[in-house]
Amino acid sequence: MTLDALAIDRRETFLAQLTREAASIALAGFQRQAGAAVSLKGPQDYLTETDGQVEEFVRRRIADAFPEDGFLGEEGGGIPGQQAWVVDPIDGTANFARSIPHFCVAIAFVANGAVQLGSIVNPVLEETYAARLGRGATLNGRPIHVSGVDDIAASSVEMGWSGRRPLANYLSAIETLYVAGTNVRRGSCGALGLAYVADGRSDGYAELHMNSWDCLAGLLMVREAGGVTGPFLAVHGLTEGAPVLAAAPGVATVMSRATGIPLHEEIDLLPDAAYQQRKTA
Ligand code: LIP
Repeated sequence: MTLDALAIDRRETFLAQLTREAASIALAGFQRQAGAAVSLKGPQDYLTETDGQVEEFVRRRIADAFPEDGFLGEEGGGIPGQQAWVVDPIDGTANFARSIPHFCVAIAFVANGAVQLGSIVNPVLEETYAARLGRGATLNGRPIHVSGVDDIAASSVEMGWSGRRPLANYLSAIETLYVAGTNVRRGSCGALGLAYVADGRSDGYAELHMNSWDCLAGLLMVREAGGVTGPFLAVHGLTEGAPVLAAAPGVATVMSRATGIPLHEEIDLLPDAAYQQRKTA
């Protein structure tokens, strides 16, 4: 089913309200969590009560408002189909669990083969990023743009770590970036790492494997803010995850070479949608 602009308008308005509500649940959880014991799902993989609470709230609100849409969440999974909401209830859970106020709620809406809407909110700083395909990206309602940095010696990028890929590949990419002259950071919240590329606080973000809930909203934001990205949806669709690269144009080639992640000029389409587009072209 193809969604028209009006149907996407309705979801955009809904998403703005949903983001505010989800952020206030996340903030209350963060304040309660301070100093409390933390539990792990696996090595370095934190779980807090708030992840489940936020995801369940978001899932119910979406099911009430748009029962025809699919859902995929970090905690509860789901069967997304071709038209779906993709939700990370708390991205940066390790920070959240240690009372570091660098975490967010990230929500993306996928339809017509591409990410149509993205929203990322840091509840502590009250910073809300929003993007819509073809209509730009904003921070608290103001348009944002990627940085104009093209001198590598002045650049600062972030390289996220994923335990799902060999450590040697991660270390080698970081080494190549340092040798090229960048400053490399790691903030442990991939979605905010991407949002910071979109608003020019950072010049690039890469990670050798990310899940769709961590990165879809941020990838849309970076492209809508004038940045370049690698392919994501086009690689394995929604459920397998893939490498992530997003950067200001001035540092994109250096980051692509260092990480081995290709740059992608076209719109990032789900594999089925790309096939349909070729068939009808
Ligand atoms: C994590 C990110 C982290 C990134 C990992 C993972 P979680 O998500 O925030 O920065 O490197 O790939 O996605 O577990 O905090 O939702």
